[in-house]
Formats: sequence, structure tokens, C-alpha cells
Amino acid sequence: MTKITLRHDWTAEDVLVIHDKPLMDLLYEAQTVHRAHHENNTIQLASLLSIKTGGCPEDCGYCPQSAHHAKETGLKKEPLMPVNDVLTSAQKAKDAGASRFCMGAAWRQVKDGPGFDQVLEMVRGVDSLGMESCVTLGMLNQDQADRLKKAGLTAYNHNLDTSPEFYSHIISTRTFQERLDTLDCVRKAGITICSGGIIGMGESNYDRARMLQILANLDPHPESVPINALVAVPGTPLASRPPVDSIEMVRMIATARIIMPRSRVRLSAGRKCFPKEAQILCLMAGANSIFYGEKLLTTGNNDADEDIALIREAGLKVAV
Ligand code: SAM
Ligand code: DTB
Ligand code: SF4
Repeated sequence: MTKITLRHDWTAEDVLVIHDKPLMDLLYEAQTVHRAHHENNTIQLASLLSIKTGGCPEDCGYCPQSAHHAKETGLKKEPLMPVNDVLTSAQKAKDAGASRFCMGAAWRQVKDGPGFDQVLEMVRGVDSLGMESCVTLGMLNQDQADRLKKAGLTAYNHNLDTSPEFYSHIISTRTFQERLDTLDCVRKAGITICSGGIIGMGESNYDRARMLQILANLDPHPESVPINALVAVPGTPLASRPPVDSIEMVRMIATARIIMPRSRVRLSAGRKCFPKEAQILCLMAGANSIFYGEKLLTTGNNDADEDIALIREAGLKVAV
């Protein structure tokens, strides 16, 4: 099967043309690219844990953890979890079949000191369980990225979330460029990049294409690309956004697969609201990783039993 040369010179228009293709052509192309670059019928299970919940100083309109919406969401702020509790949770995720463990903190940025040292300890612990480790801690500097690398971190998650043009409609407390600067530190430290975004916040298809364009023009491509459908949490400014149509998710995943052939594309938040068939179409479109376990960070995810049933039904092998 022919392998496609990796490109880093996409225009948003190129990407939009792919995104808007007739659905069957899009699916066929995405599945063809997928088969040329990845083991067929294989899925990675990644488990998520919120290691430090709520009270975040950023004002991301979609996020239940922002202190700006705390009165309306009623979300309780919690301190950083003890290392042992996190590692118990990682071991449970591993026993249930997950090979990647992602830890999220509601921080604007990493601060040096005991909290960060505790996170480094968590990373070392997850590493010693033989799992891929991923953290998402907000912005960081080069020294902090280097220390995470030394602790054995596999991946750093930092999403672009949306296009640079739509960004200011959603977040005012940090800039798009600051997101890119953090990704640059992660890359320079030799940690793999996990970066994607969210659909369903009121952005246009052009904004979606722009976000994917910027991700695909990173060289190398992010190793992992999470595509989230907005989980419209009551009390957040985006609470009344209509649910994302699952076919829009399929288009987004297929486009990401085609323009970033080697990346792991993760069908991320929001799939709980999709019927089983739509989730399968997302996998057919090139998603080869899901968040697995009953909770994302603060909101619910699909039941693990249902996911296992779906994996069996589709004849998928779980990546180890
Ligand atoms: N505070 C860090 C940051 O923003 O980089 C890490 C945690 S933050 C919760 C990680 C990502 O979760 C966000 O960038 C966003 O893409 C995603 N996310 C948060 N709330 C979401 C929601 N309600 N629906 C879909 N995705 C969401
Ligand atoms: C990502 O792209 N999605 C995850 C993970 N990276 C950190 C987070 C989804 C959060 C959904 C809302 C919540 O549960 O709080
Ligand atoms: Fe804070 Fe991250 Fe939520 Fe934004 S997405 S409010 S930075 S936890």
C-alpha cells in the first residue's frame, strides 16, 4: 500500500476541501490512509484522571473547572491528589486494559515547588507501571519541560482548542501564541506532543480546518491528536450550545487522519452522546484511541463495559 509523504505546508483551504468531501469519499480516503500507516483493527485505551480539580484562574468558556464559572457550576475545588492515590488509580486503569494514563491539573501554568515535584513523582510512578504517561498542566517553560522528560514523561497534552481567529471568543486570559510556545518547549524537551481541540463551540468549518491546518503544519506532527466534542456543562458560558452532530465528529477525525497520517487520533470527550454506530464510524474514519473509564476529568464518560462490548463486536484488538 502506498504511504503518503508527510506534509507540513497545508493551507486552511486545502484542509477544508478534504473536510467537505462527499462523506463516502472522505471515509474511504481516511480508511486507506489509516491502513497504510497503522496496524488495522487496533485501538489504544487511555484513562484520564483529574489530579487537581477546579479553581482554575483561566476563563475558558467550555470548562467547568474555571474559577470564573465556579458560582454557576458549583464545582468544588480540590487540592492536588496524593501520589499514592494517583498510582492506585493508574494501576486500576492498567488492570482494566488501559496502556496510557493521562493526568490533568486545573492550572494556568506549572509553578516550580512541591506541587510540581509531586507531579514528577506521579510521572515516575506511572512510568514504572509500564504505561505511557501523559500530563496536562497548562503552560510550562523549557526547564519544566526538561524536568518532565527526565522523569520519564511520554506525552504532554496542550490543546489548541480552536482556530486563532475564534480563540478570543472562548478564552481571554491567555493567547493562542502562548499555547504554541508551550508546545515548542515540549517538543524541544523531546516529549511527544498531544494536541487537538474541541468542536461544537459555535466555530465555523473554516475554523475547524484552520485548527487542523496549524496542527498539521507543526513539524513533526503531534504524535497524538485528541478531537473533543463539547461537553456542554451547566453553568459554563457554553452550556446552551446544541449537541454536536456525530457526523461532524466523523468528518473532523477523517480530516485529521488524512493530513496527519502517522498520528494517533483520539476520539475524546463527548462520544457518550453518540450512538454506537457513530462511534464505529469515527473509528473507521481513523480514530485509533479512546478515553476509557467512567470519568473524563469532571464529567462522565462511556461505561467501560459498554466500550469492551463495542471493541469485541467490532473485532478490535486493544493496544498494549
Ligand atoms: N488546564 C490545562 C489546559 O487547559 O491546558 C489542562 C486541563 S484542560 C481541562 C484540558 C483540555 O480539556 C482543554 O484544553 C480542552 O480541550 C478540554 N476540555 C475541557 N473542558 C471540556 C469540555 N467541556 N468539553 C470538551 N473538552 C473539554
Ligand atoms: C483532551 O483533549 N480531552 C480531555 C484531556 N485532553 C485532558 C479532557 C476532556 C475534559 C472534558 C470535560 C471534563 O470532564 O471536565
Ligand atoms: Fe483551566 Fe484548562 Fe479549564 Fe482552561 S481548560 S479553565 S486552563 S483547567
